[in-house]
Amino acid sequence: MDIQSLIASALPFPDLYATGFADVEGLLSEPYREYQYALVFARKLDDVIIDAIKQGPNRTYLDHYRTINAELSQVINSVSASFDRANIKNQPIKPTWQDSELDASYFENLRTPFSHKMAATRAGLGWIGKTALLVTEKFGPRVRLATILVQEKLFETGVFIESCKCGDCTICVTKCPAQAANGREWNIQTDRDLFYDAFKCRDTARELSLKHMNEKVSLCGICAAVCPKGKKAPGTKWR
Ligand code: B12
Repeated sequence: MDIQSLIASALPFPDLYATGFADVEGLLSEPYREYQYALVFARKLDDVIIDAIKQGPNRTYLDHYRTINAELSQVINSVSASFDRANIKNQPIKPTWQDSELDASYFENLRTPFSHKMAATRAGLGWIGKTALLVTEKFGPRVRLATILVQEKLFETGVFIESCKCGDCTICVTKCPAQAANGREWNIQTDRDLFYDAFKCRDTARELSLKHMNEKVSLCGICAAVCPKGKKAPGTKWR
């Protein structure tokens, strides 16, 4: 089996995935510096569930988010095991980390050592929108991401996307309950903190989760729900 078929066979719902291969040379920090390429998986989220969070986070969304994290982890672990068998050195990076797995520097900066969104823009899957979400061509921002780092060039790499393509649209900025974004457009020179305040986002998401679900988790997603990109178009197969 070739590598492409191997990856396709690991996807439980291929129509609900966008995958891309990125050259990330020079962009990774420790402990990932030895890798040059990234295989990125974007898993579409359920439209009915995402549409419902326009009113704020709810338990169905939390369950969906956890289910998709589990599915993505299974996909990357399965592909990683196949790479191991083929002697392809690799490092799977799961969708997210629990607070208990993160160190003090994370809580000071809300930054982890690896950004799935960075790998995704380098793979050509999408750009960074005005509230700092990855907006994919295929599914808009309604995705969760996972990545496998490799040293070898297994596929043709995607064309880098280096600036925001949201145009004049500011709906996510306007509807953000935390007012976390200032409307400035992203490009690869624009640090996150220049256009989006992660602390405001997290703190408001925690308040909303507590209010709507009686659980203090960083769950909101209104920015993803209101984005016109990726909303279901008549006749599309996925939902
Ligand atoms: C920490 C974290 C948070 C923090 C901070 C968010 C933030 N935007 O930084 C808090 C708790 C606030 C948060 C909230 C949410 N999060 Co969060 N979070 C993460 C996590 C674990 C790390 C992100 C991180 O390190 N950020 C640091 C900055 C520097 O990196 P970045 O924002 O990821 O990307 C920047 C750079 O990479 C740069 N960049 C992009 N391309 C390139 C290319 C080059 C060459 C360069 C130099 C730079 C560059 O631009 C980006 C924006 O500035 C990731 C998982 C992961 N490991 O990636 C999920 C992740 C970013 N979160 C995600 C989601 C869905 C959410 C929420 C919607 C929560 C929810 N489920 O309700 C909200 C929405 C927040 C928002 N509007 O961004 C998704 C994003 C999906 C998407 N479509 O973008 C991720 C990728 C999880 C996943 N596996 O899918 N999150």
